[in-house]
Amino acid sequence: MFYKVLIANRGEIALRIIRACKELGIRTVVVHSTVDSNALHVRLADEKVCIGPPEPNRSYLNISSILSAAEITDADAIHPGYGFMAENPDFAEACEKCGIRFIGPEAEIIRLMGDKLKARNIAKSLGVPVLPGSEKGISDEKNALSFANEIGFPVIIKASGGGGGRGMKIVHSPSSFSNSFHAAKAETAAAFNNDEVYIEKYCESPRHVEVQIMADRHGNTIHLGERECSIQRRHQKLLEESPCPGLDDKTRKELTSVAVKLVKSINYTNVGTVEFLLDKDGNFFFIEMNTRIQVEHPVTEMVSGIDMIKKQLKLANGERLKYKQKDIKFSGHSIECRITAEDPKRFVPSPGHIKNLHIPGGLGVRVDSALHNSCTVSSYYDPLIAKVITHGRDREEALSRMSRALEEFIIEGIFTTIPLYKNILNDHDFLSGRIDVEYLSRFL
Ligand code: MV4
Repeated sequence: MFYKVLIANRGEIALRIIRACKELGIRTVVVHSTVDSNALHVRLADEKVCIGPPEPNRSYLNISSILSAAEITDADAIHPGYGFMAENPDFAEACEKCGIRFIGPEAEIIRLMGDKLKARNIAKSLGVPVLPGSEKGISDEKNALSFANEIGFPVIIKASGGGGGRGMKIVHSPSSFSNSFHAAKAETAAAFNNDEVYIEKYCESPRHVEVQIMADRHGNTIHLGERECSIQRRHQKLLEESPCPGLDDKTRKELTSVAVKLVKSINYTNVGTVEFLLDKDGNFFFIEMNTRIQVEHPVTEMVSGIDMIKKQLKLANGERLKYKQKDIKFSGHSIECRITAEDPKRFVPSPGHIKNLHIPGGLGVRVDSALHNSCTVSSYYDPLIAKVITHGRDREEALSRMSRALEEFIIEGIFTTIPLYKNILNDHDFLSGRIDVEYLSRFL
């Protein structure tokens, strides 16, 4: 196993990785910015290296500072967590060039799946369902409009280099096509190295369902079931659960088996997620693949009993998967609420000093957080401050534990989204599983 792992992240996920390393007897190094000097993950790591000022570009996103910290501390692997360096193929490549193992898939696989059009074409060639769409990037407006007319409106214009909803434009009719097409092009050119866009038939009010995958370096690939992630705002997920409520066993089997088939075909390694849209009629369509550990991985851990961060470390170290698919047993239901430091009505960031804190506990309640008494939530980073995860024998029990846990949670000194979750947990549509990607804007 690795002797020492450097964690190129902060907050709750840095702490989550420290916990997995400690259980495996691996030493830990964290890199941090000047505002994070007193953060919990910095205190709990074996070693720390300050790599720069608060601005992410000058610390958590600075490849050479992170690699220098790994070299001076003799770390033999780097865990990128999610966000920051997690899906940067240049970073993964730079690690391997320095003789440091990147804990994730190969740089070439990250690059390939980062191209959403290529990923779509691979899925299509394997017979994985995709929405009708263009096989090539379209740069000319006339060709783009005639293609849109061919597949029929509404359509969605997507950036090949995008993903996670960045650089997308929905177009409802031919009359607004021109404006949207040029806006999509301009945004894509400004945001990504790659200005290519492609067109898909727009699927209305779908659910977002994703499949968790694990693969070793010896050709073994399994799935850990699915997660329902439709409750989101501006492509930021708020609440996730596993299993997906109301999904029938036949669809679940198809969804998980096409996800395994897709990742096997590209010789994927480590953990990853295959995202699908599920339409009103129960049809599913591949949209993209994420090559990192995700924020919502705990709901899968709670229903599968598998520590996915420990698995990432073992898989990156070349170990074989010890289980076959039939050995994976799912138990009960799990839900996660992402608590952010934002005002719960308008989502304005609410950084500041936490004066009083009580973290909930008890049977079936897990809180992944780097909060501690008298800590400060910085305005420089993502506002996620805690993930409350509950588990129960069924959805009802997981939900009642969630309501109970949120009632117990005390955070004084800043605004948080806890009141919003308490309201969602009383909403009839949510309770009866009537959710899709437009749920939250209807609810608000
Ligand atoms: C779509 C779609 C409808 N039709 N593609 C958003 C994030 C990115 N992963 C793809 N996304 C979508 N692609 C077609 N052809 C609707 C969305 C979408 C969405 C998907 C998942 C979760 C939330 C969403 C919110 C708005 C739009």
